Amino acid sequence: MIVALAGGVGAAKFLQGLVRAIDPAEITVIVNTGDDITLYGLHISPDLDSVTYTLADANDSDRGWGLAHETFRCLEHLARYPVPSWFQLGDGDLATHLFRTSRLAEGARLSEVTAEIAEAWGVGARILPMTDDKVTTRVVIEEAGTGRGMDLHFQEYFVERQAQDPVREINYEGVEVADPAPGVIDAIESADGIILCPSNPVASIGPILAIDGIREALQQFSNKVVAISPLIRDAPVKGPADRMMPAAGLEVSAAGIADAYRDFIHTLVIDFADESKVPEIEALEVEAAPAQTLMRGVPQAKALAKTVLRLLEP
Ligand code: FO1
Repeated sequence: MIVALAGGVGAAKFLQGLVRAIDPAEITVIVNTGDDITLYGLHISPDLDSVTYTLADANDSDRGWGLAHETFRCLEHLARYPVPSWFQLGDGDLATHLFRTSRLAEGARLSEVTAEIAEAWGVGARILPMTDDKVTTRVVIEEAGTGRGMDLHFQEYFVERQAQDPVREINYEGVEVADPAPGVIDAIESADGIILCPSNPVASIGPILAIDGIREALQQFSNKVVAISPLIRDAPVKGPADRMMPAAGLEVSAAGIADAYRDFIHTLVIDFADESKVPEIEALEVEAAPAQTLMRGVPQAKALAKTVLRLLEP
């Protein structure tokens, strides 16, 4: 069994390659839910949905999130009313949120509903939320003009304000009382290999590691944990990692990624373009494995997955 820790877009792209490199039934994906947001009373789990839709080959690969061939008629009508409409919820995507929300209202756990949604989409890999409890990634920004701190939901920072504000602090609200979802610790303990997908270490992987017991479980098995850097030439392929990492005390570089995970990974896969960083990474007692990490399409994602699987061979 291979376990992957995943955030949104970058992770989903990599997983599209992983399911083509090994039998999807051999894969468990543990997904960040710190980005989850409630809008119009609907429970939206962007990273769970990005992973599910992508593994079902139903995602919009240009946008990186949501469904292909999506329409936004409901959102157009919602804009008539005094409700926020900055989060682009597609009509097809809304069906997922309606189903998830109604099942949660009936008393189902998020992990149960996630499995039901994955099955409905014909996804062969097991998808687990990091927790069934409510954990919310909050970003304290510095408000332009006043210089005052402003505490925002991650999606308000990232989507509504386009990640333009200087970031002071990131908090995972609710994490102190959250437990790993059923199956998460078991999956880590029984895995043949564990992969940290190329995701934002602060917004995507950080919340997963902050859940009680997950980082500790990984530390026990560091000989079987490999991470993939989401940065190339000190910049993220997509998303706000460069704007968030300094606030978490991390340098925006492959070495900064190694630093974030140094207590539980044995190897960090970095891009060939970052080969000059190898000594810095190895000084942190992390092995560095240069590869082509930019995934323009499924063939590159599969090649990267095969490279990582080779690194995990005993
Ligand atoms: N990202 C955006 O940049 N703009 C959007 O309007 C947006 C809507 C959206 C709706 C559903 C969904 O599952 C994801 C959506 N995302 C959108 C992506 C999401 O904000 C991020 O990709 C993740 O939260 C970060 O991993």
